[in-house]
Amino acid sequence: MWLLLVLLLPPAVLSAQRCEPPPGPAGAVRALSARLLGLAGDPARAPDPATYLGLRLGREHNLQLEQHYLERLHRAFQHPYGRSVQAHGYPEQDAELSTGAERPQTGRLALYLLGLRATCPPTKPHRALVTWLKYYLEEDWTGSRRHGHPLTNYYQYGLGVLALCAHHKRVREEVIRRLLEAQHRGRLGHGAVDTEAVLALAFACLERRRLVGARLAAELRDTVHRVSRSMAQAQGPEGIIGNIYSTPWALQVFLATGMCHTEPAYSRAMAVLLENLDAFGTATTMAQVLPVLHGHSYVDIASMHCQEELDTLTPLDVEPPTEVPGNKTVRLMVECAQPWCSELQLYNRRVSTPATASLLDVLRAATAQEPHFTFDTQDTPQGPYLTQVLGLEARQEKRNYWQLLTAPSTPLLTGVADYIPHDGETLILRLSEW
Ligand code: B12
Repeated sequence: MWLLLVLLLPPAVLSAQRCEPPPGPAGAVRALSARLLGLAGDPARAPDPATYLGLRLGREHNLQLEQHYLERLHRAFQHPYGRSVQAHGYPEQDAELSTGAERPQTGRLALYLLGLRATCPPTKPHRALVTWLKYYLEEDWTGSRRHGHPLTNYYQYGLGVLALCAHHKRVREEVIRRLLEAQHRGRLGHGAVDTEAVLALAFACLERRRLVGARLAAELRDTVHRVSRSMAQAQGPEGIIGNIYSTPWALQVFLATGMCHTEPAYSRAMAVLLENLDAFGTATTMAQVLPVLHGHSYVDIASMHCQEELDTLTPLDVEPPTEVPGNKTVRLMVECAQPWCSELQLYNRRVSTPATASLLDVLRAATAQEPHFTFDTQDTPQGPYLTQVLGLEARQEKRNYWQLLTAPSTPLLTGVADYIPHDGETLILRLSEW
């Protein structure tokens, strides 16, 4: 009788069954949460809503430190976004926003709104914040119509829809259809697994919270299951889906669809994460992996209940890397892969550095070695992002970026500050399109 009932239930209800967090090295996962808490407590780091989500979706908490972090987030977001909404429905442009943000801040604001839903008790966002997010989605959408892609990227666009859904706000069907189309076309480029997963989570939320009509709901359900299956099929022999940093996102989809109960790919991917927890050393990567290690996807944020929380977590400092005596030499090449570049190779030199130097240290050493070698970085929640090399600036609006590769042509999986080249390695900085 029960079996019959279960078989007759619609998929949305079935998928609501929660998957238990994996059995595994609980101590190591707890230490990762404690390290993220330690990084969150560093006043020198700008508050990042993704970090807050990583803490809130954990099993154990430090309620006082989480509250303090939330207040820092409020200060960072309420000031620029707390302005009134004009009669025509769009937010009044704040001087700070119009100068600092020529392009929409869809992803950051979406993460903040998700954070507000994950507080205990959940915080109802001010109307102006929701209006800002809707405005950014429209701006992104306009960019999408003009250029064929959102002005930010589909990952951020998906987060925007997910955040509105988590607060039970409706989105225009046209906006959802655009995402469905992007998903079907499947050309999501760099970070494709991460992006596909975020879109699937947004669809799962809309469908589960019944924010769309029956026909669209069925389409969204089919798409989410198709994405989930194709991610399982894309799994490599060691259990990785995409790369180690996108694997947590694929796991979020398995958790959100309930495939974690049946899909062997889920256990294999979880096992590979648990074996490679050391790879998650920055606040953002920790914050992105912790939810799944505790059996959660971002879709759970929409229905988080405020219950008694374990107030037992204490912050842990991230250990500095161990010093290794001696030096290493790496080759640094700079290439311009743009049609307007007169030559492909712009720079090719050997650079000598201490043995533990990161790629960022190599770039600094190259500048010291030859002052005509210049570069610049911009601080982001992921760490320093390389923006300029030899006077050539990568431009968001032209969709080009300084790609980091190890010879002959393997893209690095980490940023300049986190990649530690080995002696004799050749590194390529290539101005590429994405
Ligand atoms: C879109 C995207 C890009 C775009 C960003 C431009 C844009 N306007 O959209 C492009 C294609 C340029 C890009 C480049 C790179 N990316 Co990227 N990117 C993403 C993606 C899919 C979404 C980021 C986002 O919008 N987040 C939401 C906003 C709100 O958060 P944000 O922190 O403010 O986002 C900004 C920064 O994160 C920055 N950014 C994007 N990627 C990276 C990577 C690093 C290391 C840094 C420091 C900054 C950075 O651009 C974002 C938009 O402005 C993420 C996926 C993910 N799981 O996070 C991968 C991701 C962050 N990228 C990654 C990597 C490895 C890179 C590169 C190092 C790849 C390479 N070999 O060259 C380069 C950065 C090189 C450099 N110049 O320093 C990894 C980082 C893993 C890690 N260990 O931290 C991720 C997690 C993808 C993955 N699964 O491997 N990326």
